[in-house]
Amino acid sequence: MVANRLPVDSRTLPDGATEWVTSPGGLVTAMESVMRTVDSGAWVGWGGSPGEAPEPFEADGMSLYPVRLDQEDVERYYEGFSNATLWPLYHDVIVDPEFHRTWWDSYVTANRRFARAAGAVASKGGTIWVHDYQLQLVPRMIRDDRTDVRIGFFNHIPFPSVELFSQLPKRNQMLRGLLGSDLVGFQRESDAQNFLGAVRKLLGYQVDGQVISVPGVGAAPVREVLVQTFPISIDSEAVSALTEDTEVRERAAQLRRDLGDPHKIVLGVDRLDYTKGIRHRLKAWGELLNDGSIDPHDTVMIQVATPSRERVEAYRQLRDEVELTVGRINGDHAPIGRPAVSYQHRSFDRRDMTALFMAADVVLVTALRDGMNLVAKEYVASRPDLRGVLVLSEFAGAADELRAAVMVNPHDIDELKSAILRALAMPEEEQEEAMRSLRHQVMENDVQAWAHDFLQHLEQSGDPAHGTRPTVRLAGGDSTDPEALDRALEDFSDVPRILIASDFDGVLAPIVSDRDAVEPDPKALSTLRALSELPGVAVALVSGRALEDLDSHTGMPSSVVLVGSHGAEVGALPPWMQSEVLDSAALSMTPEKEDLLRSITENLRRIARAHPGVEVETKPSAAVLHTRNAKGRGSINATESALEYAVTLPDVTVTPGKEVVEFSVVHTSKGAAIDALARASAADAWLYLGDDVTDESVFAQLGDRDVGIKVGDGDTAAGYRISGPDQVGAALKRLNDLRRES
Ligand code: ADQ
Repeated sequence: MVANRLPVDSRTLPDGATEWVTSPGGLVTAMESVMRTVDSGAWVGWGGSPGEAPEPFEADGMSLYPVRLDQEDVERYYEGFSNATLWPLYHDVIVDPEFHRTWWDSYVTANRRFARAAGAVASKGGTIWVHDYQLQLVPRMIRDDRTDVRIGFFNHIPFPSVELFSQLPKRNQMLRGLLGSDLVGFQRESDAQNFLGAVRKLLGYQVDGQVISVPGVGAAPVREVLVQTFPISIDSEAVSALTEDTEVRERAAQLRRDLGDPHKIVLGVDRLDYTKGIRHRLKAWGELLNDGSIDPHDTVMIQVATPSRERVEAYRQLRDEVELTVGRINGDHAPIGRPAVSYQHRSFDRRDMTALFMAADVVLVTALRDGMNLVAKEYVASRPDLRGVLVLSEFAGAADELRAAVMVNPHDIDELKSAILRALAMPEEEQEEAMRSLRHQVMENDVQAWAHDFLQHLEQSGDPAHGTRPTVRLAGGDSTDPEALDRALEDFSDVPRILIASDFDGVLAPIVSDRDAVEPDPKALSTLRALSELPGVAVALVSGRALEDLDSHTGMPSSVVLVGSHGAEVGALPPWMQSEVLDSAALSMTPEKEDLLRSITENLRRIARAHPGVEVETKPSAAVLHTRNAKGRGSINATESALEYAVTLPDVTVTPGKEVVEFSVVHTSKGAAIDALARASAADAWLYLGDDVTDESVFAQLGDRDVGIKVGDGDTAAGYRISGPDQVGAALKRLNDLRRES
């Protein structure tokens, strides 16, 4: 589990020792009970105090891994970007979101810290569940390092409409961050639809129902991300059971006595947040008292407002306003010795909370926008006696399920006032009928069922055994014993007919920033040339570069086959190869594809003209937008225009990379090309050298006698690794010597 907060808060005792206490909040309430039911669960999160993170520790049967956040991180990542940018933006801009670039930088750094901690803790093939808007970049950050884990993300708050979401600077990074997941979960259908819409519109990825096809970098396989709703719930049984506790019952009765035995108690329980509609509620309440519809001698309102985000300006203002309003209402209406509104600005424990719910005749949930709202469900679970009325905002996620509540639009103060009066006057039989239906919903769908459902979908969506992801044979920096590689080369050189193929950039030549200035290793190239002249040996170079480009940089003889554009272009074949194998492959262009490519090229050129420095490269089966040399925001704007255009092209493989977007009309990969070449050359086994993710499509199909060599670091499906391009020449020379001996 990865969440901004650990389920406990650290507190320093007078003697300097640290004490851990359960921290409040919707997510913690929901997850605590779930974590206790798994065998070896770990929770990665912040302990709640800035500064050095304590060592990992056990609490309540969970392993907790604290993440460090410094004071500046707290101010920029947490209070800033999370709570003053994302929170208001995702809640329909009830207050204006603030954007600051330093906040974003800190958001990235903090997300990376959570991602690293999670990656270090998760076991091989494990499951990582990332929670909420503070950590939207974490799924992709984990995915970049760990291809073996399943990653799920659940957004506890709403996801805004694409029009609002588009305001977010770095919006596409945010979407890509989320799409590192196998499963993205939301509270309501509208949230899921908004997210799918944003992905379609802003990234141009193909969306089929609830499944997003995320193009791999280069020709890496497409990953599928499932988007689904999982309305969160509470530990219903535990809450309901508390109502049987004699002490809790006594507290509820005492509470009523303390308030002077009013006829009716109306309750609001919220974090003191502007999304919860507390001002609207108080306004309605004040007006009901003013116009005499409510008599403060027999009806009392309790407003519990948990302190929240008090260092964020909008929250300070809200607190002032709420307290001023409560003061006014009490000044105007409270009888001596008892409040008209009893205002509680502090936390209560579960038992007190349940006692409050048991005492309340009406609970007001008037959120202007809320992911779910657990208070609504807690109230229902606290009423096995089937008494009480829930007034519920249609803007809370809970409104989708709790249909039997008294629904309101909290923006309409008149409507809110009549809903309150209706709730206060509701006959017992009607209360029972509504509460029975609400309880059925809440008791049947508890938080355990929610978590189970999410994890089950996650298991199915990201199963590495069945998915598109190849197996990882060598992780990250695992190195290969040179003797093992030598033995593999010996065995391979004994195979009668072999294909030797290699990627170009990063393998035969070090990577350079100016693509045209690439300098291949002359020894490696001459060894490949020599190998291609031996009987029973086919040699090929396979690259993402266009064929012509590859040709001009390698100057290979006709005995070496050149394959460009990630497999989409194949050069002339030596006479002994069976060319029909390649012709029949899906690699070839058709007149329709030629037309499509022409129109794509024209459109990309139009985009390039509008953004100085942006260039369009044409390949025989693809057009590529290069934005590296664009001025100012040109790179971002051109990329976005291109991706928006991509939405209109369902049959084109669109691959965004680092400051490039490639539009390919031919669906192929290096893996498909090697497969075809091996058949065309009737090879009994092949050897392939590659360094980047596009080469993984080759390694993914290694047979028993084939040899895959990964050049450089990174998880790979290859069986062997050499450290860099400077080692390639020696390996090829060894192979040449062995083959000549055999
Ligand atoms: P929150 O915005 O925190 O959660 P909510 O769902 O209402 O909102 O959960 C609040 C929790 O805090 C409830 O369990 C409530 O009982 C508890 N609480 C409130 N005041 C308290 C007090 N004074 N003392 C002790 N406990 C108190 C976010 C989203 C929600 C979503 C949840 C879960 O904003 O929409 O429902 O996550 O996904």
